[in-house]
This record gives sequence, C-alpha cells and structure tokens, in this order.
Amino acid sequence: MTLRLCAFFLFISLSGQSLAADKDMPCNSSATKETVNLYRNLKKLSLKGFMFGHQDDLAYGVNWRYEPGNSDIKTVVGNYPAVYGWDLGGIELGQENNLDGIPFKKIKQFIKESYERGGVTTISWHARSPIGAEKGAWDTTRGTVASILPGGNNHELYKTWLDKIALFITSLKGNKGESIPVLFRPFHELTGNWFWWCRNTCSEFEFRTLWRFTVYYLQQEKKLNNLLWVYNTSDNINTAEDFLQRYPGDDMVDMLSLDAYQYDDPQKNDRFVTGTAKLLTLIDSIAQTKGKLSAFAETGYEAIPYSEWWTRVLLKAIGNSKISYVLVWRNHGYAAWNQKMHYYAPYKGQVSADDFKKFFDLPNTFFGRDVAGEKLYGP
Ligand code: BMA
Repeated sequence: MTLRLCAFFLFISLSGQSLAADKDMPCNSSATKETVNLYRNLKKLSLKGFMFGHQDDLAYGVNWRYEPGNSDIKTVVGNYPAVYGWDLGGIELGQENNLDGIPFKKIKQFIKESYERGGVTTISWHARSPIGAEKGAWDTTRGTVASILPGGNNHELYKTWLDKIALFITSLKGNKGESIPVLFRPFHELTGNWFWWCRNTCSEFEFRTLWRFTVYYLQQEKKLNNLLWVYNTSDNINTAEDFLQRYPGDDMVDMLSLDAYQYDDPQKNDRFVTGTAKLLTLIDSIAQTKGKLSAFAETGYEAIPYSEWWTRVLLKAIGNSKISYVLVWRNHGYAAWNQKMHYYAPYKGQVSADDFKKFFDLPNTFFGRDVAGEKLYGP
C-alpha cells in the first residue's frame, strides 16, 4: 500500500463523528473563515426564507450570450438571483469550455463578480465517464465507479481530474485574496439511473468510498478549505432510508438536497406539488436532526408554459421547509437536439414573468439585493 493510500484510510477512519458533532461548523474543521461564516449565516437565513438561484445565469439566456451585466432574471425583476449555479463538466478533460460551451475562464469571472456582490456559488460536475466516453456523464456501464477508486485501473486518472477541479477552485479568489466559498455538489442525482455514479452502476460501499475519497483528496491533498459539500438525490425516493441509503456520513456532508422537475401539466394534476412537498419536508427534517443545511438544488418546468407556476406550484412544493435555496436550471433557449425551447427561468415578456414578480416580492424569497444586505461571508 502506498503512503497516500494509508493516509486516505487513516483519514476516513479518524475523521468524523467528534468533529462533525459541532453543528455550528461545516464538516471540514479547517474550513476558511468565509466558508464557516457562510455555513452559519445560511442556517440563520433559512429560518426567514429561501434564496432563489439560476444555473448559468450570467453567461447566457433566451436569445443572448455573453452580454456583460445581463441576466434573464434581472430583465424580469431588476435584480440578480442570490445563488448562481455552474457546472465543471469537461474540466477533467482539460477542455477550455464546459459541457454546455461556457469557457471556464468566463465561469471564473462570473463567480468572482457575483461573490463581490454578495451572491452564493454552487458548482455541479457532469464529469465524463472514464469508461463510456461517448455518452459523457450519462454512461451507465457498471464498474465505472469501482475503476476510479483506490486500487482501480482508472484511479490515477481520477486523481488527475481532481487536480484540475482543485486548480479551478483554488483560483476562485475575492478582491482581498480570500478563497471564494463554494457549495460543491458532485455526483448529483445519485439515486437516479442515468449517470455513471448513480445507484444502478455501483454498490453502496463503492459510492460512499467515491465520496469519501473525493473529500479526502480535495481537502487533505489539495488543501481546499472553501468547499461546503452538498449531498443530492433525485426524486425517485420515498423514505428517509431511501434518501440516506448511500449517504457518506455526517463528517463529509454539509447540505442535504433534492432535484425534482415538473414534467406533467400542473393544471391537470398536483403530483409535482404533493410529491416534492413530501420529499422536501422529509429531507429538511433529516437535515434538522443532523444539524445540516438543506436545499432544493435543481428544479424547473421546461419553457414554463403555466403562467402561475411560481406562486401556485413552486411555492406550494417548497411549503414551510427550511431550505436554503431553490435553483432552476439553465436558460439555453432553442435546443436544436430536440427541437424545442429549453429554459427554466422567465425572461422579459415570458408568460410567467408577472407571476415571477409576485414571487420576487414575497418577504421570504431572497434575491441578489437581499443577500448583499445579509453579508453572508462576514461574521
Ligand atoms: C441538462 C440539459 C443539458 C445539459 C446538462 C448539463 O439538464 O440542460 O443540455 O448539458 O443539463 O448542464
């Protein structure tokens, strides 16, 4: 066994329960000041309401791309979202652009810009499968996870991926040189059956080891102390046991979260509202017991054809759960691959724009101006 491998096993057996017992601290006891502050402030903020987030908000929207200062959300409510989602898929290959074509250099700029305004950054990672490359993250060949774990054929390759992630995250610095805190949500929708890390492709033990190795490597080897770790399932679960089946441990998670999309017509049935409300209540209660944060990490109704979706559907689905934020997916615009519009946030003139304004005006929905006032990175 190499020295590094020993260090990993030592780390995973020693880390944990005693450190994680302090509910005022993120799971990384060496987290930077700003990261600890963010963690504590998000807990306080979640008692008053939830933040609104949008994926790729500053990069493009419906009918525009890379216009400095632009944001579809801003065209509707005159304000930016509070949370900005980005994806690092493609960084592992050394690509210049992520899987949706955004240059990583621009993502870095957008993160700095939004952080300086007081916004919150969350990062997901649609990493390409090391085995079924042509399907990208959406390959479900069994054994992929096993191949990148310590001792696996692709383990060294996986470490080079993490090196690239670390280089990017380390480069995120505020004006004073401080590291910008990031809500990091790797291996998302883990209870699904569409990504190479989903539950149909690896055992519970393999998934937990993947998570724990990733935390170990980024934290101990790469010294990243600006990450809050976000555990995320899709909505094909029913119970706390389902949600926690692959949970890597309280010592390696800061936030518990759900992804759930509206697919059917909300005016014909309320499945999305009732199903999501039930799961968010469940996840929120698990988070409260564990002293963790919770979030509705991805949602949306593609092209939002129902004009009152924000107040009559999303708001009800969230109910009284104490989530930190809800984030809707990206505003790609026209999607040539399936010949329809692919967007989840309103833009000026979109049919749900007026309803979104009502949602924005509520005292418990937080946008850019609200989080700027909250000073989430300060004591
Ligand atoms: C999906 C779609 C894809 C995109 C992927 C990762 O939901 O938006 O077009 O590549 O997310 O961002």
